[in-house]
Amino acid sequence: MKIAKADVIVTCPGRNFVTLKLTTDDGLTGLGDATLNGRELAVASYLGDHVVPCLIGRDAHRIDDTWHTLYRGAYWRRGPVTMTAIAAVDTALWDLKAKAAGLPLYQLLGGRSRDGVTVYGHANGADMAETLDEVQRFRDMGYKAIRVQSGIPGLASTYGVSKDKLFYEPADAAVPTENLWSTEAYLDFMPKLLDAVRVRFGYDGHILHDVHHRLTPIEAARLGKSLEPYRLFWLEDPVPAENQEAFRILRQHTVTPIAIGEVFNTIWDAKTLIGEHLIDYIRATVVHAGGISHLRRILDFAALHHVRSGCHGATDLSPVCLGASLHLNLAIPNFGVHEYMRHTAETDAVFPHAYSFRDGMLHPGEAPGHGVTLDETAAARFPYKPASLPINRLTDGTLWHW
Ligand code: EZ4
Ligand code: CO
Repeated sequence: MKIAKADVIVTCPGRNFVTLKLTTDDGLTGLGDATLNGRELAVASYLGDHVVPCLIGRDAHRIDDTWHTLYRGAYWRRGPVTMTAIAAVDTALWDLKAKAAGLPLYQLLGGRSRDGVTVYGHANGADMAETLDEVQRFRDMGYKAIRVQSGIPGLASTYGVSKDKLFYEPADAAVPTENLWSTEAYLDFMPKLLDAVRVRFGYDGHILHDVHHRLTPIEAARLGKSLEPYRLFWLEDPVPAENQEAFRILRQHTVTPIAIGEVFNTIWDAKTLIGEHLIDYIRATVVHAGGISHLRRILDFAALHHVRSGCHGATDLSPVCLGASLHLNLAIPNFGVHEYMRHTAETDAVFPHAYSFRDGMLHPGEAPGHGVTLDETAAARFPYKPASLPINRLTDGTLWHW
């Protein structure tokens, strides 16, 4: 099973996606997601210009050797562009190996460890009343875990609140748009919001919240402490994590569980966080953390430290990433929860898939491989459109973390 052909396919069915398609000399195809939101063409170039020429003629069964060839062979290790490109190759190779075996991917990863992959959806509204109604809607759809984000009194817009409630898309313009942020307004509002959620819905059902890296350690400590009565499943990305040691401060002050890692690209981003038990859930993904092979290593290390999976599953991760991630999360011993932001009908039409949502869970399906395909004729109808993530400023104009 030699790699005969490698194509990089860029398509924009509602948003941009980059996909690597590997074809073997015996006619099998495998797909890997290579989408890095707002930086899509950098990964497409990395793959097309630097990786594809090294793949042709290689034995498609040698997944780990190929991973290390790309990781060590570049000399320049790590980084989101490099690791997303490696992830695409790795995911496509696992897809091929499982198809060659005639098995759904989870069978090669150790088999099923649970009935399905419990997912959380995103309830969000412009204000508290609308947000509470959205929580009701997600409960009605069968979600057992719900992320709650809301507009904040005094701020025109904020992360996680969308016009179209079921489909959230922050990359909204070729040149970044600007948001305004007030930590004070946010910290005053959040306990009131969570209190209202528990008053209306009680304590059955998990509630999550994403801070999107906007606080300092001591501010995050205050937030975590103030939310303790509402028993969050997790508080996500409270602080930017380049400085992993900063999470020690947070940990000293609150027992609210902490999740982080959607922007991590290797184990080195999380070694201290996991090794010192500073977090509870690791959000690294197949597409941005080096594929199935590397994410599995991160999750095994996490298991030693009582850290469970909470993989990123935003709409900018393609159905190929989601499908592959479901197989991995079905198989691992230390599963926590999985994010699920629904893709639009256009995206689903371009990426036909075997996974399905039922009773608050996603099920990867029984198709050989990861079960996600690409309709190239449909993809060709949606050409690439430049789109960037917003930036964020404090009310005095200082550039802040978006
Ligand atoms: O803002 O994936 O938890 N989910 C998130 C996402 C991220 C986007 C950035 O591309 O924080 O919505
Ligand atoms: Co997030």
